[in-house]
This record gives sequence, C-alpha cells and structure tokens, in this order.
Amino acid sequence: MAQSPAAEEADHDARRATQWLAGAARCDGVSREELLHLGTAMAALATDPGAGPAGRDPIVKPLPDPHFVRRDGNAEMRWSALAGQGYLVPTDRFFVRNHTHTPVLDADTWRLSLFGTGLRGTPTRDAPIEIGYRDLRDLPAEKSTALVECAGNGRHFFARQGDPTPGVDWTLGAVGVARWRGVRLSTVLRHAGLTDAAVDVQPEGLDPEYVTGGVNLGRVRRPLPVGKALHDVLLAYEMNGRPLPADHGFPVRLVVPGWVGISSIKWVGPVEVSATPLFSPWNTRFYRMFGPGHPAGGGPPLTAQNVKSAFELPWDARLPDTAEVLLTGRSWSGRGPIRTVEVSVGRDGDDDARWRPARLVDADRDGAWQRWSLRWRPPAPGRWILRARATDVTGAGQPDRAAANDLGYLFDGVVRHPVLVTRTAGS
Ligand SMILES: Nc1nc2c(c(=O)[nH]1)N[C@H]1C(S)=C(S)[C@@H](COP(=O)(O)O)O[C@H]1N2
Ligand SMILES: [Mo]
Repeated sequence: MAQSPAAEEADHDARRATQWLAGAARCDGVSREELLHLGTAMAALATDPGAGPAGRDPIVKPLPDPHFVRRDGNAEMRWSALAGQGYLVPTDRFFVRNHTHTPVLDADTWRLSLFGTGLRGTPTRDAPIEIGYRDLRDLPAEKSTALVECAGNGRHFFARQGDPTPGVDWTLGAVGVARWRGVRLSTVLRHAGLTDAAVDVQPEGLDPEYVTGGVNLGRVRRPLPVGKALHDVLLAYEMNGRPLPADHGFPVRLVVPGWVGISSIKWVGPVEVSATPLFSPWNTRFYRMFGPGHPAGGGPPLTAQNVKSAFELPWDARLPDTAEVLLTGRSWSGRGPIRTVEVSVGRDGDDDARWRPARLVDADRDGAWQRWSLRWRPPAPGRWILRARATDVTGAGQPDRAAANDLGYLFDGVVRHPVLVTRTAGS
C-alpha cells in the first residue's frame, strides 16, 4: 500500500536516526562521538558569530537602523519597515542569518558539483558532475514567491514566557517573502543522472567552515529528503528581479519554501546525492526538538515552519488618541496558507480581551503569507497590548504559550505587542 508522503518521511527519519545512533552512518567533518560529547559547547553554536577576517563585517549590505536590528553577526528585519510596503520584502530589508560571514564569490569560476551514490555511475567528490553559472542560466527557469524563515525566529519570546534558551535572540523579524527565480533542483538532479536509489540530497555552502566550542563542524550543510528535493525546491539565482545579492547567496542558493531557513543553503557549491541517509550537525544536534517531552537524541529533523503573526509597528509604538488607527500586520505558516486572523486589544494583564476578526487582503489568499488590517479607535491614553493570532489551512493555530524546547525553535505563541497611546493637544 502506498504511504502518505508524511508517513514516508517519518519512516525515513526514523531509519536515519537509528542508523546515526548506531554509528552506522557517517557525519562528515565531525565524528559521532565528537558530536555526542560536545554537550553544552554545542548549545553555543547558534550565537557564535564564527571567525571572520579581522575587521570585516560579516554582512556586506548596509543595515540602516530604521530597517534592521543587528544580532551578533546577523541582521533582523524591523517589522515597522514593512508598513506601507507591498507583498514582498524589499531585498534591502530582508533579514540575514550567517553562521560565519558572507563570502564574495565569482560567478565565472563558480561550479555546482554533484556527486554521490544516488547518481548514475557514482561520480565522486573529486570527480563530480559540474554545472557552471552560464549552464545553469541556460536551463529552463522558474519563478517562485516563497517564504524563508529562521527556525529560531521568535526565540526572544520563549525567554519572555520564562523559558530562555541559547541562540540568536530574534524577535519576529527573521522571516521574509521574496520572488525567487532559478532552476528547479529536480531539473538539475535529473540532468546529473538521479537514480531511484537516491534518498538524500545534501547541498553545502561555500562560506567558511564553521568553528564553535573549539570544534570545526565543516561547511554549513544539511540533507533534504529526496521527496522534498524533487517537489518545490529551487536553485535560485535571482531575488526580487535582480541577481542574488552576496548576503543572500550569490551566485546560487537553495530556496526550500516554508521549511526551516537552514534548509535554504546559500552559496551552494557541492551537492551530495546519496543512496544512504546523510548526516551533518545541522540535522543531528541542531534543528531538532530537544528537552522535556522529546527523545534523548532529539525529535525528527525539523521541516516546515509553524504559525506566527506580527504587527507592522515598532515595539512601544506611539499612537495618538485623537483618531481611528489602521493596525496592519501579516501572518504566515510554513505548512500552507493562512485561513483566519484575529486581533485583540487590551490593558496589560487583561487576557480575556475580545478577539475580533482582522480583514484579510484578498490578493494574498493561498500565498506565502497573509497581510491583514483592523481599525482601532484607542479608547484612552496609556499602555495597550495588541495581540494577533492566526490559523493555517491545516487547522494549526497559535497557543497562548508556545511549547518550550532547549534550543528555542519554532515559537508559535501569541505575542503581546505594547503600544503607547498618547493624549494629543485638543483631545
Ligand atoms: N551556506 C550557508 N547557508 C545558509 C546559512 C549559512 O550560514 N551558510 N544560514 C542558514 C540559515 S540558519 C537561515 S535562517 C537562512 C537565512 O537566509 P538569508 O540570510 O538569505 O535571510 O540561510 C540559511 N542558509
Ligand atoms: Mo536559521
């Protein structure tokens, strides 16, 4: 009997995890023993900006204060930067998450190099099948409007609910939607001789090797199950109608719509296609759920992002008490389109405030995220708490408290967003 894709994936992950724990599988660049003994040093990984060339900013593009908050070597988008913008996040406001620093690569010498036991003839890493930038641009192109979000987006709010974790202290700005253009990964895999035996596809970044807690974890890389790799993944060379900027993966990156951002490997070079499951620190020690309620080796590797909502307002935004204001925001889920959004406004601690449906922007139905608005007439000056919560097409919503986990992934709780209503002259 044919299994559902979800069941197949779960099987695949279980097999992979068992092999890894049994030491049967390989985890390039770092032994299983090393990984198991890294202990708390590993928890520091997410915050460690890594070793960059002295004096060089890890991010190349300007990060003006109205658009970004710097978080170690990373840059979080301010949600207020999206007020009045269109559906897409302009490239100059798109968040950046770098494990080390943005490399400057040359498209003329760049190669995608495919190898492994899942390709006909088993090309090796040293004698791979190569595709240059021009070759890639000559293959049939596709466009995709897709969301990229860091698995740790919203981690700051775990701390606010009393469950602090290590990792980049993102509020809600480690997410963006862009218009990507490139070649389907499936096209390139078939071109390279993909066989039925292939189970995992592991792209590897050309940015510097990642060293943390004294251990070199090698280049950033994480396997994708072949089912996902063939489904909707793009090898993108354009973002919002322009060649990819350096910080977002020039010349070519993966875009894995709706999945944890680490799947969307930037500056991709080598791609291993394997007939046996693959492992890297990024699908074993990281990007799984750890902590109470989860297996000792962590839950299955994380895939889709969950539901979140954000107001396009600064924290402690000042609003006048004279007029009705239009509250705007966006909600999204990696599992599919948003179906409902509700907003409530109350005083601090007033947690049974009435929820009202927000007005959804029609054009966004079935899209990567959903814009919405609600008119509000501040009843009185002082501090008010705005809350928004959404449900997606699978019925998943946003709980009052998100389920805690040791590395602070997949926050989906309702965020309390404070605003200050000020008395204006004449009112
Ligand atoms: N090669 C490489 N790819 C990478 C990363 C990285 O550090 N190196 N960071 C990943 C993470 S954790 C995220 S959330 C996304 C962020 O993509 P962006 O910087 O374009 O927003 O890229 C992913 N791809
Ligand atoms: Mo991330």
